This record gives sequence, structure tokens and C-alpha cells, in this order.
Amino acid sequence: MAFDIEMIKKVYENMAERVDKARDLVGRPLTLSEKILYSHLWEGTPSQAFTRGKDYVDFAPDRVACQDATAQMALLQFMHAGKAKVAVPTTVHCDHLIQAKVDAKTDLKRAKEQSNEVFDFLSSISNKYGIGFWKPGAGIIHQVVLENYAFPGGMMIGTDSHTVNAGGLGMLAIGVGGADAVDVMSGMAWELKFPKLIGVKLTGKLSGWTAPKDVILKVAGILTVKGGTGAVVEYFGEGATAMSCTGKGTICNMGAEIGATTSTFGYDDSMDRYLRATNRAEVADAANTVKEYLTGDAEVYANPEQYFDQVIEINLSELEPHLNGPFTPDLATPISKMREEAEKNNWPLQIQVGLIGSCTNSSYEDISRSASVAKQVSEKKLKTKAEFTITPGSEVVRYTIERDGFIDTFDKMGGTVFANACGPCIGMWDREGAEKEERNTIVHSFNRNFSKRADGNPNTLAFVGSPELVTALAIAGDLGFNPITDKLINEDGEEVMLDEPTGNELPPKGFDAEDPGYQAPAADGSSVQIIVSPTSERLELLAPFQPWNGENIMGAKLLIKAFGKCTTDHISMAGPWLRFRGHLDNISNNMLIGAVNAFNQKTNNVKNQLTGEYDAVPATARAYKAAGVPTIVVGDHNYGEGSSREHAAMEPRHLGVKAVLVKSFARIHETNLKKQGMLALTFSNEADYDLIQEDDTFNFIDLKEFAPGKALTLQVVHADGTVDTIVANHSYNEGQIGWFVAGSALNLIAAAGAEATA
Ligand code: MIC
Ligand code: SF4
Repeated sequence: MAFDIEMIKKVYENMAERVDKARDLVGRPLTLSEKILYSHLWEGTPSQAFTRGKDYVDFAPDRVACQDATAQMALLQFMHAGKAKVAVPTTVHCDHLIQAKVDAKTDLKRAKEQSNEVFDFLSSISNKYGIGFWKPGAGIIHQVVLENYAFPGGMMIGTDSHTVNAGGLGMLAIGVGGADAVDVMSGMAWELKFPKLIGVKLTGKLSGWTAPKDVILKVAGILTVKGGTGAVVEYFGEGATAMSCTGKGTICNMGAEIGATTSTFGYDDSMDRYLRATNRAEVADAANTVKEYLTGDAEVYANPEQYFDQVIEINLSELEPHLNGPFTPDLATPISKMREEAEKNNWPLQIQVGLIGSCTNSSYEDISRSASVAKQVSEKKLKTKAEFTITPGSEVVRYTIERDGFIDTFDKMGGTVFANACGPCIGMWDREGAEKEERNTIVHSFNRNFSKRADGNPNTLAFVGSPELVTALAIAGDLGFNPITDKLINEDGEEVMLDEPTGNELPPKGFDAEDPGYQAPAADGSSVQIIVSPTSERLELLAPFQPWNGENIMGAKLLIKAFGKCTTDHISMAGPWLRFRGHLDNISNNMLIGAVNAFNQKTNNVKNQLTGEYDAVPATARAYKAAGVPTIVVGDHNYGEGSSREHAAMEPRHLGVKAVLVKSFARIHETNLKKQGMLALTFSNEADYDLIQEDDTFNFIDLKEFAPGKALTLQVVHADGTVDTIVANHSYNEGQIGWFVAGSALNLIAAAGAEATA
């Protein structure tokens, strides 16, 4: 049975009229991305054409998804919106709070004990507000969404950057902060700058050791971690249609790593097959009635240069398997060059652990192909050299692969199956010995490999590859091993080669599960009580942020000038800190502790200008706040890359930071800062970053004239009394300036809600 089928049918009913109207207005054939955008305008039928990369547009997404680590803050904010129920279908998924240590059963049991309070809160608040709840163990948000909710031509937002995974089913699915989700859940429009469009034409066909993952690893190498910012990536061509739906999901999923707003593929037979295999024939049938509206116009794909802002072509027949890393997902190395690169860079060649699964790459196809490699261990009398772990993406996948014997195969090669959860992908991996901080190499099929991400060890070098390659590398235990050309020595001393992986796109006997882990909400949740204990260390009701006092901000001190890469993992680390995601004050103790101080190259060690002493960043921020001194944070390019976690914006807001001034922002983080009433600013002249010194004081001398399109002027007063006057750009429109003035976007919603009930 398909969830929300009436909503889906409604989207398809409106599609033709809206898309045809948009085509008239734009005056040319349309890409799929444009069709979905123009058919989801807040105003309904389009009445004007928008300029890509420039116009802010109000949209009406069809649904919202949240995961446990971000849902807590999103729903704590939603409680202030004054609504009885969410306005669009919404789900919450418990997946991030489950630590991987022993095995699925033991770990899940422990997680339920440890995070009981949070799971209960999420379950009851979901029940109250009409939100579908997926229990711990049900699976990872994006896999569960793909299996149950994603539909071709739909638009959704989710409080997780990898929401984009649903592009595999032809959706525009976009990662956002919780405050954005609150807008949509409250029945308001959701605003996005009309994106630019990048077209990726896939020619040829995947074969042998090359997998869909290699497409995105290659694209990440080409575009880098910020090359997709502000753009939707649309894949097309014979190579795209020949690929499985879940393979497409993998490519879209890791599109988050190039900063893309989202990625998508046109509707095709692979999606029809996947919908039917996941019990959604009704959705496939409905989609088939508007098929031509669920893909780009033929003229667009025939002459992509005329319609996209940028076009990339990849010949899948020539594409090599890749490994990306360490420490950044865009450092792409074809497997044939890996030994040379590793030796040149002194990366440890010995692989300690291979990890497969996560929200990406845990489809039946991925697992069956990996199992076809794993089973060669016993067939060819090999011995697995590295440790090996599997985190299935959902209970449906786990149950089905167990039934079909794959778990047994992994078991035999020495693998451990963890719970259906994020686990090692987000630092929820109690890896033995990680605290020794030894330099070591791991390979995984996840999507991110920032420093400390998997096991908290800054000296773990993580490389990202396809699950089948990761399996082969775990067997070989050698980062330089190329399964296409290299031999292994087996236990009889013979040279053997691994056969190419083979697998099934979909389970021949169908998907199954005894209990997929879903809990439907109460039809009327008005009597459901939400209890948050005032003494809880995990959950804390939110107090509204103070509105702007209307004055220029004067005398702000530099809290930290962050050096180099500063992702949301650096700003608000995950792993052990995930436990405080529902408690703003407690989680603020991790604020920027991973960022490198440009003046001493240390992490979590900054100068307190009031005392001259060096201390941890959160402690220093608290000291300034207590003294009533505002602060600012300075950073480099692509600041806030990675996660959608709005804690990375709320923590500085809570601890008295007024502005974040950087060379450039990642999209979600910039919006999160705006929504929480902060100033998100960029250097007009990038070289001004170098002017900022450790003892600087900042005066925002024309903040009173804060207006769209008008840069702000900042006086940077150095310790010796000299002053540099610099220009700070911003991208705030009128409404967003309103958020700053009100103290946060939520303050405005809450005020409107209070007015409505008064
Ligand atoms: C991630 O992959 O970094 C996360 C953890 O899923 C985050 C969400 C979070 O920080 O809770 C994301 O991708 O948005
Ligand atoms: Fe979970 Fe990792 Fe996927 Fe984020 S990227 S949702 S942490 S599995």
C-alpha cells in the first residue's frame, strides 16, 4: 500500500497544466528540474518566469522528513508555531542515535535504553501532530523514504542534507535546517533561490567493477565540494536510463558532497520497477499517466548546452572505479592510480576496516553485488585481511538480504552486521582503540569522510568507494589493490583473481520484513501530552532569541578566525555530542571545537581578549556573553559544508555570536544562520580575510540601513588602534531581514500563531 496516494495523484492532476504554462512563460523546452520547480510554486499555476541563481521563489513541497538528531530541534521549534497538526505529510525516523559496537541486536537494545527519553519524546510529539514515526531499527531516513514515500515529479524537504537521495526516484528532494521544515509543517511557503542547473550526460554503460557510486565520485572530483552550490544536478542519457533506481539514489545522495541543492533523474522503467517492487504499483500507474512531464523535454537532452548552465559528460563504459579521500569527498583517485598516490602522499596502505551500507549504497543491488565478492573468500580459499562491517539501510533490506543468504555470506568472510542505522557513518562507532589516535586507513561506501567523522580519531584516513570495491579492498587489506588487474595469494599459496561482482537489481523473491517499524499517528492528537523534564540533560524547551535592538553592533570581538575547511562537523561535532541534539545549552559546549584557529593552528583554543588567556571556544564565548560583549566568527570558503544540522547556527546564536563573516557559505548553513537571526556575511574582497587579526574588534557602522542588495560596512579595529574598513556582502531579501529584526524566523511564525489564536 502506498502512503499518501491521494496527495500524489493530486500532484499529477495539476502537473500538465502547470508545466505547459511554465513552458509558455519561459518560452523554451524545459528540464525536469524546472518542471518540478514550476509545478510546486506556492502560487499554484505559474504566472512568471524566474531567473536562475537570482530570484527568491516560494515553493509548496509535498512532504517533509526528519531524522531523530535533527527532528528534536525541528519539533521543539514547531511546538511554538501554534498548530494542531502538520500541514503536509511528515515523518520522523530514528536512525542517528544508535551506536555501532557489538552487533545489531545488542546495539539496538542499548540505544533504546540510553536514548529512551528522546525516542519517547519523538514518538509522542509525532503522535500529537500527525507525524508518521519510524522506530529505532526501522532504518535510515533516506532508504526508508526511497522505499515508502519518494515519488517521481514530487518535491520534498528533509532535515538532513542527504534527503537528496530521493532524486533516485525522480524527485526534487532538498536538505534543509529544522526551521525551514517548521515553515512547511506550519502550512507556510518554503523559500529557495531559484537554482541554477547542471546537466550530467551519461553515455555508455556501467560494467565490471564500476558502479553508480563511481559516477558521483568522478563528478565530485570534477566539481569539488562547492561546485554544485546553488544548483540542481540533472542526470540524463542512455547511461542514466540503463541504471537501477537505487543506483540513481546513490548518485543523488552523494550530490550533497558537491554542495548541490539536489540532484535528480527523469522517470524511467527502472523507477517503475522499483515502485512496483516496493508495493507501490498505484504510484507507478499514476506516474505513467503523466510520464512525459516527469522527465526533461527531448530537445533539452538533445542539446543540453542550450538549457543548462553547465554540462558534464561522462562515458560510463570508460569510467574506472574510484576512491575519494582522505578527509574530503572530492579528492578522487581512480583505483589504478591509488598505489602511486598513496605512496606519494604517505597514506598508510594497510586497510584496517572496510565498512559498507549507510543511507546510500545499502540497496539490495549493492548488497548482492558485495556478497558476490564476499563469497569468493571461501570459494578461492582467501582470508579477509581487514575487519568488515555492514550497516543495512532499512529493516526491509536487512530482512530480505538475510532471507536470501547474504548475511550468512558476510558472516563467513568475517563481517559484522550492525543495526539498521547511521552508526559508523556519523561517529556512532565505538571503535576499539580509536582513542589511541593511531594513523590508519579505512575504506567505506558512505558519503562523507571529514576528519574524525567515523571514529573520532583525527588520524583515521577514510576513503570512499563503491560497496563492491570496499568489499574487495577489505579482503585484500591493501589500499593499492586493484581488483581489475591484481592477484591475491590464497591460503594454498596460489595466485587468484577476484571475479567481477554480479548481483540483482531487485530481489527475485520480492522484498519482505516481519515488522518494518512504522507507527502511524493518532487521528486526533489533541490530548497527547508532550513532557520535557526541566532537569533533563537531553531535552530542553526553547526560549525565543532576543529581537534586534535596532542599533549598530559596536565593539564585537573576534571569537575565532577559522582556518581552512570548516564543515558543520567542525562547528557542531556529531558522535558523542548527538546525545545533546535536543538541548541547546548542553550541545553549545561543542561549538566550533573542531575548527582550527588560524593564529595558532590549534583546535578549541582561542584567545579571550578580555583576559588575554587562551581557552576552549565555547568557554570563551560564554565569557564574552557573560560580559555582554558581542562576538563574531570569521571563516574561509564553503563554511558550513556538510550537514543540515541547525545546531551549527543555533549554538553561536545562543552563545552571543552576532555575525559569521566568511569567503563563501554552503547553502543550508547560510540559510540556517539567517533563520536563527544571525548575520551571515561574505567578504566582498576575499583577501580581507588576511587582514583579520587575533585581537580585532568589529563595528557594524551601517547596520541600521540593512537592506536587500546593499553591502554592509565593517570597521575592523586592530589592537594597535589602526582601522581597516571592509565591505561585507550579504544575500538577505526583505523577508529574511525581517527574521534578523525579529530575532529569528520562528519568532515571526510564533507571533503570527499567537495573533491567530488571540
Ligand atoms: C550527516 O550525514 O552529516 C548527518 C548526520 O546525517 C547530517 C544531519 C545531522 O547532523 O543530524 C546531515 O547530513 O544533514
Ligand atoms: Fe546517516 Fe551517514 Fe546517511 Fe547522514 S550520511 S543520514 S549520518 S548514514
